[in-house]
Amino acid sequence: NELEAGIRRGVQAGEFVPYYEQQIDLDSGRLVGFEMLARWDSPELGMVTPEIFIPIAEEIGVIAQMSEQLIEAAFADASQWDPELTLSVNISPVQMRDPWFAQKILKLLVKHRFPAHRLEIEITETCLHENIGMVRSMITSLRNQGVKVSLDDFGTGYASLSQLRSLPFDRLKIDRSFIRDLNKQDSNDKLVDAIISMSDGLKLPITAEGIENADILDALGRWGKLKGQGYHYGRPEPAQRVLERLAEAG
Ligand code: G
Ligand code: G
Ligand code: MN
Ligand code: NA
Repeated sequence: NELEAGIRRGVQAGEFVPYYEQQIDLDSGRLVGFEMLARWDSPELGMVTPEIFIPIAEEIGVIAQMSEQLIEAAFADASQWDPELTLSVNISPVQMRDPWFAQKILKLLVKHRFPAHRLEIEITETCLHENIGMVRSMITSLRNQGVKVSLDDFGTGYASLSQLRSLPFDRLKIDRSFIRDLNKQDSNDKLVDAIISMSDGLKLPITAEGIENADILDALGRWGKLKGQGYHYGRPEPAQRVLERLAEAG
């Protein structure tokens, strides 16, 4: 079909570009890094969202190649930022099935002389119903290289408490569906509170996703020690805009 052909061509032509979303330390309000979010700059369709092209790229077997191109572009971009700022990238469960994935990341880090400790790999709960032994050794290899690994979209999928205990994640990202409803529904607030105290117990730092406005940010204030991201801080934006933002901030 046409969309598939367009995506294949787009990978060859390098039409997939990174956008960046700010990540903030909520206690200090300081920028601490960016999450890279892929966009397809298609000559025919304009800017296409990943919800459309990621599932197709997985299906037709080009996700790994696409992701490597995006990560290389992101390393080049992030090399121009303050070296304190981290870079988070989303990884598909399909890539997690590749036994050489950690090796491939290491090769890209070396090629771009990008410090491993600045890189955070985000995997979703969907990865966790794959071969769990393989997932564990993948996470371990990445962490041995100095790369951080976080569990994305937490609360929406299949992560069990025993997996949380036994997999060495560096961070847990609470899905935006829980954050959006803060101060709206008491049962939701209690659930978020339970997730946060559980994570404290496991010594797992937390990022709150989907902070859309000042009220939600305010509601998160009762917990402390969180990182956060969301439209309240700005929409994902292209590399050039990030550079302008960093220059303005001094
Ligand atoms: O940017 P946006 O909010 O539209 O992203 C939608 C979804 O696409 C999110 O779940 C995000 O994690 C995913 N996504 C964005 N960029 C990438 C990428 O480079 N690789 C993978 N596998 N998923 C991505
Ligand atoms: O699944 P993942 O967490 O990687 O999803 C990131 C996606 O969430 C991106 O597509 C981004 O555009 C979107 N996003 C980021 N902040 C917000 C927000 O505050 N509200 C909503 N609705 N979506 C957001
Ligand atoms: Mn993510
Ligand atoms: Na998420």
